[in-house]
Amino acid sequence: MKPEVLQLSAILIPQIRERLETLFTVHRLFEQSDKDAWLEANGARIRGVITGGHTGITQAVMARLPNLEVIAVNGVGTDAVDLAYARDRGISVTATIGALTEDVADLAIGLLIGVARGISTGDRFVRAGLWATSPTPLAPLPLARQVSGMRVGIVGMGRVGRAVAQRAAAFGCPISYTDLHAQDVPYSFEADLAQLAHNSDALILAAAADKGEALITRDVLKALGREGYLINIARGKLVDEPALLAALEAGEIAGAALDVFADEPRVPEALFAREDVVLQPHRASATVQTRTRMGEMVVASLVDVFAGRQPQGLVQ
Ligand code: 8YV
Repeated sequence: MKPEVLQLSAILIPQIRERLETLFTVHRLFEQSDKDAWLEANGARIRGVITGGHTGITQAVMARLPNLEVIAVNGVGTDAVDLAYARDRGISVTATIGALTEDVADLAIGLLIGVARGISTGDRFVRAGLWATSPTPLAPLPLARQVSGMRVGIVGMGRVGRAVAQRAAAFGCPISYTDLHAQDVPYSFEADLAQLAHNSDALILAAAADKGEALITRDVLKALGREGYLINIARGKLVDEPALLAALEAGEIAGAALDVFADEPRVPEALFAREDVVLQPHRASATVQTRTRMGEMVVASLVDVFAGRQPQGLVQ
């Protein structure tokens, strides 16, 4: 009999869906109208869970799955998984470590260029037909901010942080970073986040959010300063969003580019009308290539755990 697996978030790659259906009996909880009733009736048959980095799995849902052996996170962040409870129950947790590094770093640089050079603003301007009708056709929009050579501060020098640093270095950007400890990297370590912000023209968040703490406070934003940009491709909860809004409104920072938000998919509406922000719906890993690699890792980790082997990407 095929192992029964419960999916908590969608898999967008058809070949991965087919592979999952071939190997396992797959149930999609997000398609059930009465999730509680479904868990009550079927929870005991579930041996594996597939979830997204943002979706994770709560202790309450795990408690309804008494025979759960593995949670395969289709992502790298495990902050939304109750790891302590999973550990107590002896449930393996895997993540697609290494599969999405390049894409997330690519988007970080894309967002930085997007917000500093006003790419979305320019796009909206052209689409609205305003270029041809502008009274000053040669300089219809305010001049933007040069990206090459910007002082870049990276919060979190893990895989993604390093990949962002490599890319920024290619733009001639001096790079500093903060982390729990200095890392073996050729960039300048700054233990104090506010000091890092003060020394940076762009602060890029690439940290894990396991502690759930909003690192980016109004004080950090003030330290980043009127010419500074905040880029977030990590987790929304790392940023005190009301403080970010207040800082933008007061002109205390130059702009922000955000792929992630504290309460996705809800985004503070006050951001919508602002030209100094670029907004993305949590898409840093959303390419066909990366989502395929991630899906392959999810499949492999389920197969390995059910076969009693140690899976790649084992978090605990
Ligand atoms: C994914 C993520 O979009 O890796 C993570 O932790 O948040 C994202 O890359 C998400 O996991 C897709 O399910």
